[in-house]
Amino acid sequence: MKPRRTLLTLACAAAALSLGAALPASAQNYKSEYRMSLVVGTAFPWGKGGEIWANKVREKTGGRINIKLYPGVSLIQGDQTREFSALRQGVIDMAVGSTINWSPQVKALNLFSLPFLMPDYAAIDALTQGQVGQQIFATLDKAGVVPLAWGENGYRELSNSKHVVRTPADLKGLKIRVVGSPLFLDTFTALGANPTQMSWADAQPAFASGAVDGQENPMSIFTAAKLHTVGQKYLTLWGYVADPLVFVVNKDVWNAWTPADREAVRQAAVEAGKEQIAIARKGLIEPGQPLLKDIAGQGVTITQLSPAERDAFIQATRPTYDKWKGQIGTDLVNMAEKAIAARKK
Ligand code: X2X
Repeated sequence: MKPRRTLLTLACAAAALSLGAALPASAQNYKSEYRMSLVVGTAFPWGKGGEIWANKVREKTGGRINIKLYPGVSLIQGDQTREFSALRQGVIDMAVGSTINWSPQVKALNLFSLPFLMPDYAAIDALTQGQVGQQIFATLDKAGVVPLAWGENGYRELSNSKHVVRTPADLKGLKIRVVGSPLFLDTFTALGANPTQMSWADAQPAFASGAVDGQENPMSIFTAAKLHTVGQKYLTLWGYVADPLVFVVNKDVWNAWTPADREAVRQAAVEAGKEQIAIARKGLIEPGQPLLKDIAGQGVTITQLSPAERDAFIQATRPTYDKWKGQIGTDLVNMAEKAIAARKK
């Protein structure tokens, strides 16, 4: 490089520096766009929650924080179990993520995937809105992200293309797609099924081709992804686990914002989380559960289990529950069990 050029470059750098120093703190270090990761888009309650959050943030920060949605976990090529690491590393700025997808990195998040821990919505709320939720947020914070609010994917019900499932024996030999943690492999193995782990992106073509027989996902995912069109004709309502969603921000991104903007982003997340949970439960908590009527109307056979039938699934997965209780942390699981027993129904 010629000396003249070097001088010019130096002069430019100095000018840029003094300009930076002259900017108000609120505009320094801000990116022109923040990348929000989501597994599914705005046709799903989950993606809708991300959109609501982004809109509220834009409003509350006067456009200083501008968020773009990346559904399909496209920032990490669809590999949803890498989302948490990517968040920590700053490949992703913020996310509304499922506890299931982050559980390979954060053991405590397997709590929500313990089979038959949470019998009803009040039980989910007792965990996320109470001491357990606070403890999990402290764990997430220690793991390197800033957790702000809870959302909900929902109760994960079982579907398959082969036949009605009413007993664990009916699952024998069925190839079931699962995601995330090895806990899911253990649960479905205990039930006599043949579980196989794959991403949501890979799962849908696998249903269509018949490479796998079944899966488990919330009803809102089932309908928005139109799983009845890829052979998923038999649905069993067993409510064995539910995955909450967590609204989080990367730590460096968070630290670069002014305290007032951080508060605005937190408030937006809390409001969006509440709205998102209401959308996720829509059609499932009203009398007659209209969402289930829609699904039945699409030619899906829906099986409701009697308490005794459900109990057979609980018994079959009890050893898995006990094994994972230790791995998740006996104290945390005990705290969760107590909170659920004391819940207001
Ligand atoms: O992959 C799934 O099953 C989904 C969409 O529910 C999650 O991301 C956990």
